[in-house]
Amino acid sequence: MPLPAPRLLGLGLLGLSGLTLLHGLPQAQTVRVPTEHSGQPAAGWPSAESGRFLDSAPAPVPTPEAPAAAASQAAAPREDGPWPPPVVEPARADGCSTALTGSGRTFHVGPGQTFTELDEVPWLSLQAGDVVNIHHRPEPYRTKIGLRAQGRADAPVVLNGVTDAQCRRPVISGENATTARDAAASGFFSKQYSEPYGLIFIYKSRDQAWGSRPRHIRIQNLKLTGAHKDRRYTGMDGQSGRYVGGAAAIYAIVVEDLTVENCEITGNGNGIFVNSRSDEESSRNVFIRHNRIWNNGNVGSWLEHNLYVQTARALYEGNDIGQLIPGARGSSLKDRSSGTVVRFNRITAAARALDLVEIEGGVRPVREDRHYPDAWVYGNLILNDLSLPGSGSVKLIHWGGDNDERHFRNGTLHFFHNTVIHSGTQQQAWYMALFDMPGARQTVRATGNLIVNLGSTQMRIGHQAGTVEFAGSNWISRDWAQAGPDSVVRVRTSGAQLFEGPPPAISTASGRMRTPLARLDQPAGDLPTDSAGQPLRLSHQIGEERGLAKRPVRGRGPDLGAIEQP
Ligand SMILES: [Ca+2]
Repeated sequence: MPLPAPRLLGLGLLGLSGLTLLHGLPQAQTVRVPTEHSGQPAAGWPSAESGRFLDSAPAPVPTPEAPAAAASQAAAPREDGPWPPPVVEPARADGCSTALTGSGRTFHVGPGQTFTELDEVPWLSLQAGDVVNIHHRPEPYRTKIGLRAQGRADAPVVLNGVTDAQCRRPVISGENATTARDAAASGFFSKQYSEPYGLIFIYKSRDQAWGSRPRHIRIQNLKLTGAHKDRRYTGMDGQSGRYVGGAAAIYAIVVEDLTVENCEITGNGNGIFVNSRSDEESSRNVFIRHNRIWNNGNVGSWLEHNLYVQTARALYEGNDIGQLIPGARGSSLKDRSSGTVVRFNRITAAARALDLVEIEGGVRPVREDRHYPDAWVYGNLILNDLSLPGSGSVKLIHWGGDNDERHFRNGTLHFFHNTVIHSGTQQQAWYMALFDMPGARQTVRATGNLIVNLGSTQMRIGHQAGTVEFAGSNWISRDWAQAGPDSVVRVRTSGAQLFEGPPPAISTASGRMRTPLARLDQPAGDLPTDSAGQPLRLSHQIGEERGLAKRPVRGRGPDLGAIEQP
């Protein structure tokens, strides 16, 4: 992999390390006096990142219709209400699910049901309001599904898993799966360009007009696995095929209003992949809620991720997002969207915890969205543990861009009320950096966070470039550094309070402390506003073991970090 050119952006040295004054605070905390820091420019650093998006996802051959008629469908995202939208709680806290009745047709698949196997369902004929109930059985279903359905907001098309008495989700496995009968009969797939790409593959069919797209689809309460290049399937021609490296459990070429909820997605190349590959075929409104997504990826490859989404408006809420398989080098969550919202998730870092970069190809409906330059990351527990099987990260959160500077997200990552826990020794990594930004036009604004370094690795605030602006109150383990000698990073703390101290005893699993730090019960400062100008709320927090809970308020107000401490 070629090394990127050194980035010498000429910001110069803005100041030396800030003064740290001891104020005799309890628990040996110190308060950092507002000042401004800068790293120093020097040699470049080999990027752990990321490869060409399209390398992993060659586009299926487009149908030849003229795109003119489709242009009107490629408008900027509609505004359905304030963004970010309100939190949606899980349907049930225990993860169990039952059969649903559609406003359209209702299908039942499973032992003793109308259909025994998934390949009997008329997937390509599903209409608004149709529900397919997939009942749990001990062995996985093994059908590759093509979806082109167009639901409505009030009548989505639903693929609904029905769990067993122990709340186990039905499994659909791509391993040795067979392409569904209707897809095979109609030639829905391209043998080369789409059939090897997904277990549930979402796109228009060849006889639909260029620019038409599936919409209002919900996939819920299922375990999806086996769409991986080490696995084979039987294609629509009856021949055995092998998945490509970029294969995904859910692979959408273009989709609008896709919701994936309460699924477990593991053992695939990408977990969920959503594309926006042209102005006419641009996705929008992707909601990923309450899922467990872990151990996807390919050994030795940085091209596949648990989540890889590019769309106008993406929201990730209440998920447990894990590492990739050991040896894989992709990210826990990679996103090339506009208005990205990542909130109330438990995220265990792979090579990166969050990789929020530019839309590939500068696709206009995404790039011209007014919230393209914004991302909101709040209420997350982000764990970076270098001792875990999937290793961990030395550049935890990537913001702004990685390939094409013309389309970088030049704006602000609003990073607030997160709990970040790093655990690792200097033998494992000499340093790690919290925020990695490519240039001077990216900013992270950090408010109300709890940032804990449990190991001997040096914790750096920034890497490469950009500005990290602390606002309000934050707590951070002492002995942090602003940036490495090979970076040009501004760290601003003017007007902010940084509470510092030795690392507290904190559970890496839950983010809870046995003895909360007094300084956590602290007004954090003003929180960012939504698109309607209303301050965002800390309505929820991650549950002690899993899921989402309403966030209580104790003491003076919300504690710093993602969790109200006991
Ligand atoms: Ca409190």
